[in-house]
Amino acid sequence: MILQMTPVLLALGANLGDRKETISAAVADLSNTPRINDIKLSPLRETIAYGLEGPDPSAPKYLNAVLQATTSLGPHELLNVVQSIENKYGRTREVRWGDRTLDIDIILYGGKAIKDERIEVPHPRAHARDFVLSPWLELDPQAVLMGHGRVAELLAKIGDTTWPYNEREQAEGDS
Ligand code: A4P
Ligand code: MG
Repeated sequence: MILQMTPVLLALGANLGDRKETISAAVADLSNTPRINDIKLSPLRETIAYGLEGPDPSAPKYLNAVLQATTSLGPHELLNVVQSIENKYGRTREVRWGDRTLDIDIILYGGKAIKDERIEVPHPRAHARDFVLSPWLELDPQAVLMGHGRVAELLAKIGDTTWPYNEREQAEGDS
């Protein structure tokens, strides 16, 4: 039987713990997951935490990235996989949009629009978030967000407050 492979876009974010290490480990776990293939990770970007009251420069900064892949998992199966990876890296859920060791959102699941009690794709807030659009544009300058248009234009409209992750500066800052 030939399984249908669906292109998906995931967004990863971390603002607690060793953010880079957690994201790398999560990407390795995804690439070791059966029925998830062809993974392409964007560059990492540093981003200001977006909380319930808007951007919060006093909260720990996020590292964000997006990842393209193909999968024969259904959308709920994929959500189960990403949630078990979030849990593995110590994700707790006390506050909505609160600080976290790892968040993995499904931004797109093929060309499908799905909305039920567990999942909504396209992700309803992706079009308004530079921390999703900016790494995505770096990965794919031609990217289009279903229902919203070209990522380059969406990002130009909201403005990009993110900046590239610099491992060396990070190490100097920590010492
Ligand atoms: N859920 C519904 N649709 C999806 C989807 N497409 N992908 C449900 C993943 N999950 C989806 O998510 C809550 C519930 O959403 C899940 O149980 C799932 O069934 P969660 O990860 O437990 O909680 P959350 O992430 O706090 O909620 P939410 O509303 O998904 O938050 P967002 O919109 O993802 O925002 N600031 C910066 N700079 N960088 C970030 O990455 N992330 C957030 C989270 C806030 N601020 C941020 C960042
Ligand atoms: Mg989430």
